[in-house]
Amino acid sequence: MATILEEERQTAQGAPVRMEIRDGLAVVTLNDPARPVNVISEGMLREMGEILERLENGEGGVRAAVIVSAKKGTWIAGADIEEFKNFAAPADAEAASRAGQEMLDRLEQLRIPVVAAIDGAALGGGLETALACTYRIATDSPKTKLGLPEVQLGIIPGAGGTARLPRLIGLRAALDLMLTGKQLDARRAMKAGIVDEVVPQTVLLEVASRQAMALAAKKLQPRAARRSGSPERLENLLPMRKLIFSKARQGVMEKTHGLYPAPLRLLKVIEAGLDKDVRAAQEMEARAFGELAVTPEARSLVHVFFTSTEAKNDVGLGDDVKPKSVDQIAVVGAGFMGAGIAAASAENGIRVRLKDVKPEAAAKGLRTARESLIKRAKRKKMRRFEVTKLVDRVQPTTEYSGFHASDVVVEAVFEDLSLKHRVIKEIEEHAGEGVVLGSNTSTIPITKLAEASARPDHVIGLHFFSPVEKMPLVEIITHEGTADWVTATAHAYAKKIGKTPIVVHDSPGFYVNRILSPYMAEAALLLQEGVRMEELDRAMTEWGFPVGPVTLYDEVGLDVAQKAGKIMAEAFADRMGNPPTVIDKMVADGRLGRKNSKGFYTFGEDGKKQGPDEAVYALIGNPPKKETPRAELQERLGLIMVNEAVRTLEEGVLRSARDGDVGAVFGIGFPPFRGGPFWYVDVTGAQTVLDRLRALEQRFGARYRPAKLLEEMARDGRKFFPDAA
Ligand code: T1G
Repeated sequence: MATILEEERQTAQGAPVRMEIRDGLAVVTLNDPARPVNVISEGMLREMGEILERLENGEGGVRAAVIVSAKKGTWIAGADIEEFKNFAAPADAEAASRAGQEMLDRLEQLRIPVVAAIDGAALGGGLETALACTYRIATDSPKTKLGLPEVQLGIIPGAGGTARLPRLIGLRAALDLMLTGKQLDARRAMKAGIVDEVVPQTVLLEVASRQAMALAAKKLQPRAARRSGSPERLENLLPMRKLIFSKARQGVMEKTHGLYPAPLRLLKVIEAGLDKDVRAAQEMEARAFGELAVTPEARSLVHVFFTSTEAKNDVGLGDDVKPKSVDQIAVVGAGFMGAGIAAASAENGIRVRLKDVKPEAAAKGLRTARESLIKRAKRKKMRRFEVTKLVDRVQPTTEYSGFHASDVVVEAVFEDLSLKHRVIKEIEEHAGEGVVLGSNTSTIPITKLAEASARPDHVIGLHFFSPVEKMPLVEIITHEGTADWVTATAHAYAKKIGKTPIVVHDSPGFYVNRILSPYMAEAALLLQEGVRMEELDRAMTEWGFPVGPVTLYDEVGLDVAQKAGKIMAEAFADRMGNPPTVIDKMVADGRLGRKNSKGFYTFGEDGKKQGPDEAVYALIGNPPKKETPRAELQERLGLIMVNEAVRTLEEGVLRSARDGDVGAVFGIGFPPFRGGPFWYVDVTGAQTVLDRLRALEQRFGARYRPAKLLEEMARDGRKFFPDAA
C-alpha cells in the first residue's frame, strides 16, 4: 500500500485526483501536480465529482474508500484562495460555496464508509471534506494540522463546516475553533472529538485501509456514532445556548471592535442553523459566505495571506544563491530578546548556545527561554521526554565555547555601538569562517556594525520584534556589502523558526521603525496639543491597531523610544527634526513605562496597566482640553505612517510594496483588514490619500509632505497591486 503513495509522489502529473480499486477497497489519492499543496479548486471539484460518480455506481464492487494525499505536508489546504479573486459579486462566491457543499453532501451520502487518512494540513475546505467522511485518522506528524481558519480570510467556512462541526464536537468547542481559526495537531484534534485515531505516518494507509473494511463489515463504529445524540446536552438548553452566543459575541467585539464582519456573521449563521438539518443550515452558510467573500475586509485579508506566503517563499535572489542549512546557532546576550530568539529556535529543532557575561544573567536567560518552551509544550500536550529533549536544546554559557559549530550567531546585547563592535570581534575570534553574523539591533545601522567585522559580508541585521514568541515578523537588513548567501541563509533561518521574513536595505530605523517613528512622534505631539491619552489610544484601536500609540510607548519603553526618536530626528531632520518634548520630560521624570511601572498609564502590583496617570498632563504642561474628532486623530496618525511607508519604497529601503504590507501588518500590527499601507493606498485611491496629505501639510507642515512616489502614482493612476479593487 505505502508504495502506492511513493509511486504517486514520484509521478505527480496529470489528474490531481486518482482512484484505484482493489479487493473492494477504493484508494483515492490527492496530488495536485500544479501546486505545492492540494487545494479544492474548480478543477479538483470536477475531478472529485467523477470519482464520486464511480463510487455511487459501486464500480469494481467497491465496499469502502480511503482518501489519502500523496503530497508531503498537506492533505487538503482548503479551497483555492487564488480563485477568490474571481468573485465579482456575492452570487459568484455563493455559487462556489454551494458547489463545495454539494460535493461534500454526496461524499457524506455515499452508501459505503469513507476514511479520511490525514497526513499534513487539513484546513478550511480540507477539514470540511474530512468532516463529511465516516471516519478520520490523522498522523502524529508536526505538519498535521486541522482547523477552520476562514475568519482569518474575512469569510466563514462555506462547505458545510458551520453545520457539521458543532454537531460533531459540540457548540462551544466548535465556536472556539471557528472564531479563532486555531489549528490543532492530531492529538488535540482527537481529544476534541474531530479525529477518531492518531497513527504514525508509516502505517497511515495500512491502518486506514483496514479500518475502512472494518467499517464496511460493521465491525467498527466511528466515535461520533458511539456518542448518543449530540454531545454536551447542556449546551442545547436554550438559556445556556443564548449565554454561549452572547459571550462569544462579546468576545468578538472586545477583540475586533466590530471591524471584522466575518466572526459576527459566523455566530448568526451557526445560531440560526443549530436546530435545522444540515442542508437547511448550509443554505444560510452559502449566502453569508457569498456576501462576506466580496467585502473589502476579505479582499484585504486574502491579500495579507498571499503577500505573507510569498514573502516567506521568496528571498528575492537568483536560484543559484544557496542558503547554508542552520542546525546550530549561538545567541550573545541572554536578555528578554536573546532568550526569546533562543526559545523560538529551539522550538523548531535548532540547538542553541545562549551566552551572557555573568553566570546569573545566562541562567536567567535560560530560565526565560525554558519557561516559554514549557508553556508552549504544555499547550501542545507534549510528552515529558519530548519536553526534556526540547528544553535541552538551549545550553547556557559565559564562554565562546561551542561557537565554532554555529551556523548563525545572533548578537542581542544592549543597544550600544562600541559594545556591539567588541562583541562582533569576540564572536569572530571563536566562530567558524562560514558563520552568519546577525544583529538584533533595532536602531544602529548595519553598515556601522559591519565596520568592526573582519568579514563584513557576513554581517546582516536580524531584527526580531517583542515578544519574540508572539511577533511573526523578522526584518532582515542587508548593508551594501552583505553577501547574497548570507541574506539567503538569514531568510531560510527565519522561515525555519516559523517567522515571516522581509528583506530591507540598511537605513536609519530600517523599515518597520522608520514608519512607526513619525506615527509615535505625532501621537506625542497630539498629547502636547491637549488630546487625552486614552482618546488617542481608542482612536487607533478603533482604526484597527491592537493597541494605541500611548500604550505602545509604555510597552516599548520611553527610554528606547527617546533613543530611536533622536536617531530618526537626526536622519530625517526635514520632516522629523522637531521631535516632541514630552518623551524627554517623561524620561527625565523617571517614567520608562511598563518596565518600571511608571509611564503614561499607571500599573498595578501585578504589572497590569490600569488607567491614565493624570500627573503626566502636568508634566506635559498642557492640561487635556482639546476634543479632536476621532476621525481626525486616525487620519493624522494613519496617513503619516502610510506616507512614510511609500517613501521607504521610493528610496529603495523596501524592495517591494508586498514586503511593506507584510512588515507593517506582522511587525507593528497595522490593521490586517486594511491590508497594509500600500494596499490601503490602492483601495483608498492614491489621489485621495495625496489630497488628504496635502491638506494636513497645509495645517501641520513638512512632516506631512507627500512622498514623490505617491504623487506619481496619483498622477498616473497607478496601483501598487494590480488586483486591488
Ligand atoms: N489556496 C491557494 N494557494 C494556497 C493555499 C490555498 N488554500 N494554501 C497554500 N497555498 C499556496 C501558497 O500561497 C504558496 O504559494 C504555496 O501554496 C505553499 O504555501 C470552503 C472557502 C497549507 C499550512 O486558509 O495555511 O477553505 O508562494 O508557503 O508553509 O470553507 O499554506 O509557493 O506560490 O504557506 O507548507 C482555508 C491556507 C481556505 C490554509 C502550508 N485554508 N494555507 O504551509 O506552505 S478557505 C487556509 C496555509 C476555505 C472553505 C473555505 C498554508 C499551509 P507560493 P506555504 P507551508
